[in-house]
Amino acid sequence: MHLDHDHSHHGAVSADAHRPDGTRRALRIGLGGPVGSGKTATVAALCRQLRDTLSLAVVTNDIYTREDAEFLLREAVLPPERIRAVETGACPHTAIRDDISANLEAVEELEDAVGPLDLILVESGGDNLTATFSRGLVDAQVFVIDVAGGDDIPRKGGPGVTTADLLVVNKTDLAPHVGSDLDRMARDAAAQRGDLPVAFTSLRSAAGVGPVADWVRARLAEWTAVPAPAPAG
Ligand SMILES: Nc1nc2c(ncn2[C@@H]2O[C@H](COP(=O)(O)OP(=O)(O)OP(=O)(O)O)[C@@H](O)[C@H]2O)c(=O)[nH]1
Ligand SMILES: [Mg+2]
Repeated sequence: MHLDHDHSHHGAVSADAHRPDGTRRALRIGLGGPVGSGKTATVAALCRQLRDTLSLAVVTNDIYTREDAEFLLREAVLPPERIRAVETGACPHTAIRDDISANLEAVEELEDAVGPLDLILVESGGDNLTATFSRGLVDAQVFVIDVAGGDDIPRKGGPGVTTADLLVVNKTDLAPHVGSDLDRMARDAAAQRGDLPVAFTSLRSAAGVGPVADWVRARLAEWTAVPAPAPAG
């Protein structure tokens, strides 16, 4: 029996196709960062870039509303059954770091309802520079800042800027208007992050999310390259 010929869903390069025992879950990538930096815009652009070749879903976290999920639904970046909203109440970072149960439930419900999935994007509620995801919730995390928040943010550091698997500096189109020095941001980010990657984006154009999409594809390639566990018995 050729278990490896199941390329059925959406003709996608499916994570599932590489693990015929069915044990592989979707790769989970978290997106965090300060309020308004462009997390939802990044999620929307990633969905548009990746949805034709990957099976994906999104979990959003808002404090008291479902605004981010509603934006994604309105923009129709994915079919509605692939988008779940978690209302975190209080501090958004709690729901992605300390008590991750509501988010884990959303992720698992999505896998049950529309899986098998290659990728789940989890957007954190906008928070401060210290908000990071629990490794129990996501496999990799992206921290999104923007040039309008001040070009000294990379220099100030904080766990998001320093340790995120990918740092995105968004809204580069605004740099001339707000007097942000992109070269300085790149130098400061490199000083804080060593070899960890940084992507500069402007989501004003559809192709702007390209470097982030490439990074996601590379993470997924690593994820699916992990050999399947030996069959039981
Ligand atoms: N000029 C410019 N505006 C952008 C860019 N990316 C996002 N925006 C705008 O910035 C605003 C905030 O973007 P969101 O994607 O909602 O930001 P967010 O990080 O999800 O915000 P919260 O979830 O509220 O923390 C929106 O009005 C976007 O249209 C960009 O690259 N350039
Ligand atoms: Mg948002």
